Amino acid sequence: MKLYDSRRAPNPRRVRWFMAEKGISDIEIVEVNIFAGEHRTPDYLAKAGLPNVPALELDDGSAITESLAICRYLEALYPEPNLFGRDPKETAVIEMWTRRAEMLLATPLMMTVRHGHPALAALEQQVPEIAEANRAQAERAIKVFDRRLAESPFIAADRLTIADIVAFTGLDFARMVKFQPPESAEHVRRWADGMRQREAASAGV
Ligand SMILES: N[C@@H](CCC(=O)N[C@@H](CS)C(=O)NCC(=O)O)C(=O)O
Repeated sequence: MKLYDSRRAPNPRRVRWFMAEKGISDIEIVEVNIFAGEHRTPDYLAKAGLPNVPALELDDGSAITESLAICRYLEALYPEPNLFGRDPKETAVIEMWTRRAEMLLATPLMMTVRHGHPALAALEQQVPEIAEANRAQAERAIKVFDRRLAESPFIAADRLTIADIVAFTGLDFARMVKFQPPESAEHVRRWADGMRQREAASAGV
């Protein structure tokens, strides 16, 4: 298998982090320079279907895109450590928090960067108001996650799951626009410190 990756981009980093947690090292990494438009070439589009990274090319030549779909596929192939849930309830709770992490926090933060950082002007027709509205949404989401992390060591369970990877890679990407959880979000800050110290944190950056 080959993973089409783009270093420092947050969605591919989810997959790289996921692979690192599982100790997956037998997938070839292919760097795609999105700033040079390598994800828009006819070859790449024929493979991936969309001008996005990550994409996982399987040995039969087909490809899976969408970072979370790729992680689910890898979870089935490499079940340990479990990152998506072991029983119906746990799986549903992890899914719930993963969707919240993506919709309430990670996507707004990515939009804040895309519309607010000059480096991303190469990929986006930037609208400052979009950056501001998304930053405000992310600030509201931090409060939701702070309440959750006051009662739980990780976002969805008492161990790291895919929800933590989605939330943290979004949060870390937003350092580009100097987004930080405020001092008052002490539980998010404690969790973020722990995430930063994991060995997997260096994967894909
Ligand atoms: N929902 C997709 C999003 C993929 C995505 O937007 N990837 C970004 C990099 S983080 C990309 O390929 N951007 C290229 C562009 O904007 O032209 C996923 O989770 O994989």
